[in-house]
Amino acid sequence: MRINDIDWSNWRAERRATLVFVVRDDQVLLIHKKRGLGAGKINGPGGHLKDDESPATCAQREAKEELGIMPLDMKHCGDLRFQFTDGLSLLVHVFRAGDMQGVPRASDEAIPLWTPIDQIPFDCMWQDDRLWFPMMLRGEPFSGRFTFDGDTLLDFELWPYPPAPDGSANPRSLARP
Ligand code: 8OG
Repeated sequence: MRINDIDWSNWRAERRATLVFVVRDDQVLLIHKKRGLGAGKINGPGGHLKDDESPATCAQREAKEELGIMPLDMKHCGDLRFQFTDGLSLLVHVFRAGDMQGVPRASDEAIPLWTPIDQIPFDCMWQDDRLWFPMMLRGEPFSGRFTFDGDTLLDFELWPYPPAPDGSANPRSLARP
């Protein structure tokens, strides 16, 4: 399934989720995720939106539940649209936080991992992460579309800014596999 096989102007996410990355002193707070979609991978705290919850509120709630911390100075920096071959469609709102309250502790959902930003373990992460992580770490906006078959990235488009309002393909995509 290629990006151009999908009618993105009529695409709707059946599920929405968030991610939040606290970046402090050249380190980023990652987690070893113990359950849910992507269990076993390294990721950031986050999870699915509850009814009527804003993305920012969801990101803070998930960080609290998973690590016992409250991200501060949060900035929405990206949106990721995923179409899976099994039919799942997912929109993930990505936040970068410049600070936090509390000390990260493990929970039954996650183990915290302070990681130097030049040692991010991309081989243990979702395959798209290495594409947009550098922009997130720099606090730059980005927007991406990805097709996946299970854990395998099939195709993608990534832009250094939000998508066109009509959802049309953009000629300035950065790269393709
Ligand atoms: O509620 P649950 O923990 O199952 O939510 C899934 C989490 O996984 C949510 O925070 C979004 C995140 N996630 C995906 N796909 C990808 C991806 O490709 N990369 C990263 N970094 N996170 C992802 O669902």
